[in-house]
Order: sequence, then structure tokens, then C-alpha cells
Amino acid sequence: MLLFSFSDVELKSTTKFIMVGMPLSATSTVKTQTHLGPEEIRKASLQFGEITETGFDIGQANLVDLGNISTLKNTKEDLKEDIQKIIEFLRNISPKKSQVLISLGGDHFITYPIMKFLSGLHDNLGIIVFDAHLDQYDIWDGTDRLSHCTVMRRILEIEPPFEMKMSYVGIRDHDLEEFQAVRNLALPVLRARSFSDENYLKILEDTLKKWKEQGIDRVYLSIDIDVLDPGIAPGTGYRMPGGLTFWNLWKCLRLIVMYFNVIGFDIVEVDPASDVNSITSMHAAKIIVELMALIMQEQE
Ligand SMILES: [Mn+2]
Repeated sequence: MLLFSFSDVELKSTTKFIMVGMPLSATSTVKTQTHLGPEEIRKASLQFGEITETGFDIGQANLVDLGNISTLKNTKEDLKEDIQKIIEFLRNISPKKSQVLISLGGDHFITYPIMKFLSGLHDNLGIIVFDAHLDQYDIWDGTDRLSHCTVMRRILEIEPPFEMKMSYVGIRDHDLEEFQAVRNLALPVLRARSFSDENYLKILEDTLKKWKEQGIDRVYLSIDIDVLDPGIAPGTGYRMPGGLTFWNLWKCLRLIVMYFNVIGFDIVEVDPASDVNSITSMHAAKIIVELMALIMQEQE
């Protein structure tokens, strides 16, 4: 199945968006079926009309959906191999700098191999993480260094060529260890609580302006669906109250796209097994469609 009935299946010189499904769930610390997320998100997209909220005809977006990486074994034992497989897959596609990579999760851990690959392709790169959680444990449960709880810590450890900037939006659930890690690194955090205040876009804009001054011109966006309120997106591993509305998220995305080139994004942690009437998959598909439209309208 493809995202939309009209997406291409082969890369062309005119391709703008390259979509890949990454059916990995073994790195979750709770029982989920997030490996089924990519197919459910694609299925949800088939219900949409072609005109986006900003009046863009999504059929004009030059999207290629390459399907899922079918060789992943998706077990903890084979994780290192799966990480390599994802990196190899992306290497074989060899996206151009002007193309936007869209990855469908899967567990949030997929962002680690993606960033390993992209950090070799781009410099002056920032990553903005939309999430209820910081995912900044060093080790989870005494031994586990590679899971969705540790993924952002591992991304910050990726070997230079450059120092990666990281910022968070929507945070509302973490432990002291994670909070201290983020504070020590002075990573900007826009908490979910701030969305009860009219000023939230101003707080985000201050971070974007600072990054711009520091020479960042491209960003990667990692969107954990649990950044949304579980009342509207219940199909995910950790349902934490107090999350964002769809429009809170959309306004943040629009602002970011006005400041930076988006070189890729992922939507992760959609768990069809705990979804209700596909509403979480619908939100994920809607975010993808609207973000593609914003990128086309602001960055062409
Ligand atoms: Mn999360």
C-alpha cells in the first residue's frame, strides 16, 4: 500500500519527498505493535482529499513511497544488524540535499539510524523533537542502551563532523536524570504546559532565531505522536495527559518551515493495536500531508 493512491514508486530527478516505512517495534519498553504503524498511516491517508488546509494540491508534491524496509528482523538480538540495514537502505537511496526524507515508524528508536545517516550528509543541522518525553536516559532498566527511552541521548553521541543542535516541544513526562541531562546541555525545551499560554509560538521563535544566528540553516523534525493529547491520539505506547492539539502542532510546524529548510521528518510511535477507530493513524497522516504542503509552499 502507498501513501495516497497517486504517489510514485520510483525515484525520479523531480522527486521532492521520499517516504520509507521502518517497521521496528523491538526497541519499545512496553508491548506495542508500532511495526504496523506505517501501513495504518498509509491506509488512513486514502481517506483524505487532495487539497490541504493551506490550499495546496498534494498531488503536486512529487512524493515517492518506497514502501517498508522489509529486511528488518525486529528483535532485540538483531538490533545492531537492523540499525545497519536502515543506514544501508538510506545510503542506497542516496537522497539529494534538496530532497525531503519522510520516515514512518515504528518505534522512536528509528530516529537514531536516520540521524546517523543524515549527519553525514548535512552540516549545520538542528533536530527538533516533538514528544511528551525527553528520551534522555543513558541506560534503561540497568542494561538497555538502545531503546526509545535512550534514543535522544544516543543521537547526541553521534560522532562529529559537527555538533548537533537539539530542541524539544511538548514535554510533560520525564525523570530527574533526564531533566538534568537536558539542563547540563542547555537544550531548549518548550513544555506542553506552555501551550496553555498564548505566547508559546514566541518561545519557540526565540530558539529558532538563536539557532539561525549560530549558523543553523537546516532542521530535521522528529514527531512522536504522543506529543498530541491522548484524548485525540490514544494509539501509542505511553498515553500522557496534557498534550498538544493538532493546531498547536501545526502552528509550530508552520513557524519552523518559515525559518529553516526541513531536510526530513519522521512520525513515530503510532500503535495500531491500541488505536481507536484509526484516529491516531489519521492524525499521523494529516500531519504528514500538512507538513508536506507547508514545505512546498514555503521552500520552493
Ligand atoms: Mn514519547
